Amino acid sequence: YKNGMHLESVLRSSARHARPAGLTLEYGTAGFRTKAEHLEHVMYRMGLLAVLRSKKTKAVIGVMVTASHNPEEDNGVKLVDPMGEMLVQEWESYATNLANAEEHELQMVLTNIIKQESISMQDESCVAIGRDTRPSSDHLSLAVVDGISALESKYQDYGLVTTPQLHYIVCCRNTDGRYGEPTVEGYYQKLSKAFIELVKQSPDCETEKKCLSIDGANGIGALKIKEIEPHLQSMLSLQLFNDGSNGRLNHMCGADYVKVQQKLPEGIDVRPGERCCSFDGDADRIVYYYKDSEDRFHLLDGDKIATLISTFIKELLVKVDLKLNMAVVQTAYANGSSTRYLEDVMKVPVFCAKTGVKHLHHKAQEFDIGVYFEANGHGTVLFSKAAEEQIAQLINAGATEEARKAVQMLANVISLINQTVGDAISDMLLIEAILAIKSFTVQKWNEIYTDLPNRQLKVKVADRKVIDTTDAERRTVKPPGLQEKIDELVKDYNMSRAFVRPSGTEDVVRVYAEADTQVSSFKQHKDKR
Ligand code: G16
Repeated sequence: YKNGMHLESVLRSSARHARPAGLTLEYGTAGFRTKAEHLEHVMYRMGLLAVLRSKKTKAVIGVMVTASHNPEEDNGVKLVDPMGEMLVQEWESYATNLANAEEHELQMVLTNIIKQESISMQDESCVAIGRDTRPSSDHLSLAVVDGISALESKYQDYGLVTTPQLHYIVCCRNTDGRYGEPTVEGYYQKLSKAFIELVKQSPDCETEKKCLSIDGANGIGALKIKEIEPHLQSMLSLQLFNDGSNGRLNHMCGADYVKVQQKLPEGIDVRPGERCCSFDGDADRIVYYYKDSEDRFHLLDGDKIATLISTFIKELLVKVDLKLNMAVVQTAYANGSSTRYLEDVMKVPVFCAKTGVKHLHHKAQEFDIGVYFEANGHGTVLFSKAAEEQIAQLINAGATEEARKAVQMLANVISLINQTVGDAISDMLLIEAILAIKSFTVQKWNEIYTDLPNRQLKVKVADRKVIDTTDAERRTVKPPGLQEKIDELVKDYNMSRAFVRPSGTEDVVRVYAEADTQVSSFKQHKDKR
């Protein structure tokens, strides 16, 4: 670098990935997202940034080309830090500055990052790349490779993988395999082994084959479900819909569609009472649902998943007599009923973080066991090192057969859950195992508490940035008067809550409201009269 050779080649290659004039983008809730045709320069520059981050951390850094739940014509990029977490927030501004730099400013912006972070360009670096199934992803991942190559760094392209698989691989590579074998096959083996061990503990393991219908959102999750299924040794029978053979990615299907629309996805056959789930476009989110005999739709979202998993873990801890502190982290979108159930009935502390798993993940790290889920189905469970060690020490040391079984189950939960990030496949297997062990039907799971009626809308506005929020996005501070209006509308209803916030992945404002009734007060007044 000292003789400027790298920078020359950076600038030369950059000209092949020109930034569209006047386009300004921001590193949002989960990286950059916009129409795929506007992203080539961003991909190239994120290739550069990943190399700098790798040199700085002396670790493998991940670059995932995906726009997750967004429509097929969009794309995006998420950067993965050494332990498999999202890119540290202090580097998000570097990412934004790089993405928006004019061609002639690129050298200066890069030099500033190198100086500010005291990066030694002679240090080794390596980047792990993955991509989803969008038509634009292949081409855009080549632009990432171009950026990496311009800085003469090593890289490994893992091709088509789910986002959580790339997070897993990055973590494995940086822990010398302690987290697992750093391959997709290693991921399948680790998860399926833990899943099979868990399901063996279910009372009806021998007799009943579990059956689950999966909506693959026509994305990468569908491909990967086909790959993991043979590893599950028929312990779970899966029926896959929206596998990408016909439909468009996330179009009238997928976890986001099902959660927001509160209805079945298209392209799936559902018999009454049957358990179904939907993945999103990069398989880091999952929601469950079923339809009852009267054709009513019932959704089991991230809040219901968090409740099921934390109840199960808490029961195991009691059996093992382990005093570990456990908390649940949610966002403003969490249904009020779920928060009340967790706090009042389960006596588990609940915290509210800003939208975006990066925020929830950090909060969850503060506890021995941190369960975090966004209502949209994005979440996982984190075990502190101390908690993992305590559990490992108790294996085979339990006083009773029940305690020995419980500690073994805790160890298998640790292996099954992808602690690097929310993971639809890993979450699905854990949920299926818990339902089997507890002999729970999806209906019984749903009855743990009743959701307050709620609605979420997207509103297109000229400039979503005029809205500014506080209190983990539960109140607005700008524009003036907006919060007062919301308060005025909400006060006429019981158990009511509403908020608005600008999305960090789409050019929209999100609106959420819940109350104990769906009937408007206007109609109530009229009916009374
Ligand atoms: C991403 C984030 C999630 C977030 C979602 C929506 O999900 O990873 O944490 O909830 O965007 O964010 P926003 O409301 O800001 O648009 P995904 O699955 O699309 O990567």
